[in-house]
Amino acid sequence: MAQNPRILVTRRWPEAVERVLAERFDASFNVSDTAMDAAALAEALRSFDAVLPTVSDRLPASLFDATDIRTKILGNFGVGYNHIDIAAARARGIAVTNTPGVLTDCTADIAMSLLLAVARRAGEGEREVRSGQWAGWRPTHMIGTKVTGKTLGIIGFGRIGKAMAKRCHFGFDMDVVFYNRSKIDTAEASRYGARQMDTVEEVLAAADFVSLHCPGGGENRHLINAQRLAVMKPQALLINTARGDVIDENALIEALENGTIRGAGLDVFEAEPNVPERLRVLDNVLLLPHLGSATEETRTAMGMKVVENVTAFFEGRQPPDRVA
Ligand code: 8YV
Repeated sequence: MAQNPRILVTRRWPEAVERVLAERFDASFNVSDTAMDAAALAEALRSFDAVLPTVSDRLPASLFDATDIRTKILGNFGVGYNHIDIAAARARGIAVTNTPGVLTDCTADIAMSLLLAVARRAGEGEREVRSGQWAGWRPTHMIGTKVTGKTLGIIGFGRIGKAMAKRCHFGFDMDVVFYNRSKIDTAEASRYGARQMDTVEEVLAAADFVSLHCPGGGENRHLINAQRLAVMKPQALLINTARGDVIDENALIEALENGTIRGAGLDVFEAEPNVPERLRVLDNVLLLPHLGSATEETRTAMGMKVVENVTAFFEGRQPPDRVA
């Protein structure tokens, strides 16, 4: 490996991973754990051989315009990388890696948690008990909608979409239909108890629950817009653990306010960490602060994947998870 590459870790990572990074590299850590702004990121690109960003770092094309960039690799902590302008990084000869595979189950678990919680009104119930407002059991109290046996519609049948299908079909006897850009082998889909449909609209029209598992950014921005929300059943629930920009958030708020759909469970938002007040006041939504991969096991595994990618790069090998 080249002598001690200088690397910057933009947020605090699990201790075990920071320890390995400190052993292998000339590593700088963001001890205050505050999100870095554009000026700080531009400075980082000038000063470090590798920058290891997360979803809280915005790396648009303009940051790659500078003439004095030292960074040769962005080792992203996370599978999604729509916060990085990949084309601009590639044009500057900067490698980009991500962390697929290790967060599949935990992200599907959070999607399942949202689906169950929003269907059974767990957020509302919890708020009622905590506020001392619970007046006692009664047959008509806080009635939700049944999950078992319903139809799940998945948008994006990659690793996480498949893991969600598996949970819903084999755990909750659900009929699973999905939309995916490319054709999935029928036998492969049926291993997850799922059936591919030709259009997003067909899936939206068929589903009692819609769960988004496609990448954010690019052509998926506002994939779920006012027109498509109107195609969903009025009793349907929308679950998003993918990226906030896959949904037109204003259109969703209107649909939730007007009863176009029954409710939503959201782990991601268009302008994180800002969640619009109009969304926060609604009772028919369950809101989580981007917890998809937030388990000890997974966050450590994600960090170790970045270590593998960056180590391979500086040893002159192909990083296993190179996306640019
Ligand atoms: C990460 C995620 O925690 O990996 C992803 O794409 O959405 C999250 O699970 C986050 O992106 C870290 O950068």
